[in-house]
Amino acid sequence: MMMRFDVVTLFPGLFRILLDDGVIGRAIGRGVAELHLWNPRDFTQDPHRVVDDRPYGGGPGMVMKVAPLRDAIAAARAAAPASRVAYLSPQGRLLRQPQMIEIARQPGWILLAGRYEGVDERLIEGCVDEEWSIGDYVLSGGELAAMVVMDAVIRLLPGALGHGESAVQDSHSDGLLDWPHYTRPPEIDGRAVPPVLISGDHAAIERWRSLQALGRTWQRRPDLLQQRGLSDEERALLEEFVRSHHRDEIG
Ligand code: 9D3
Repeated sequence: MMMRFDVVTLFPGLFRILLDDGVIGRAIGRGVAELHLWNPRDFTQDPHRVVDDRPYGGGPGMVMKVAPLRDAIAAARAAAPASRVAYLSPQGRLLRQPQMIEIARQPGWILLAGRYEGVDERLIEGCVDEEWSIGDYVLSGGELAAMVVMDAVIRLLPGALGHGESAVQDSHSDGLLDWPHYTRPPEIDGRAVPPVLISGDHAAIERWRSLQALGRTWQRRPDLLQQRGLSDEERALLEEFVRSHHRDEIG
C-alpha cells in the first residue's frame, strides 16, 4: 500500500528537506511513500518561461497562468493515473487529523503548491478535485503546506514508524492532548518527577496519564473535548482533575 505524492511546484528544491528528515525520509527510503516533483516552468512554451501574469481587474500581485499548471498536472496525471488533485490554498477546507487519516486512504495525491496571489480560477475549476488549507494564518506559498500534509499523512502509513513510535497513536489518547513526559534524573533544579511515575504501579501510572491528558485538554483545548465527547469513565476522571485543580487555586 505504497502512497504516491506528485507535487507541482515552482520550488522543487524546497522538498529536499523531507528526504533528509528522520521519519519521513526513512519512510520514503523504505518505499512506504514516493515523492515526484513537477515544475510548471518546465511546461512553458515561451523563451522566458513565464508562469505568472497580471490579474484581470487590476490590483497588486501576480496570478499563476493556466497553461503551465494544466500541462504539469496532465504530465503528473499520466504518471500517476490513480491519484486525485489537491490545491493547497488559504480558501481550502481546513485539514485536521481526521482529514489526514482520510487522505492516507487514497493511493496517491497530486499536490498543487501555489505562489503569488494564487492560481487562475479556471485552473481550479478544470483540474482540481479538492482544495485544502492547513490553518488560518498566511504563508508565502503552498510548498510548506504540502510538506505539512505529506508529513502528517506519511507517518500514518503502515511501516512508516518504528515499533516504539507507533504506540503513541493508541485509542486511549486519540483526540486528546498528551500527558506530561519526564525522563532522568528524578530531580533537577529542585523539580521532582511525579512520584506515581516511579512507583512501579502500572495501573496507577495509566490512570494518572489519562487524568493528565483529559485535564490538560480541558484546560488548554476545551474545543477538542466538545467535539470528541467523553466516556463515563473519562467524565469521572475529568471531574477528579477539576476538583483538585479547584483546590490548587484556593489553597
Ligand atoms: C488570504 C491572503 N490572500 C489575500 C491577500 C493572499 C495570499 C496569502 C497567502 C495568497 C496566497 C498565499 C499563499 N498561501 C498558500 O499558498 C497556502 C496556505 C496559507 O497561506 N495558509 C494556510 N494554508 C495554506 S495552504 C496554501
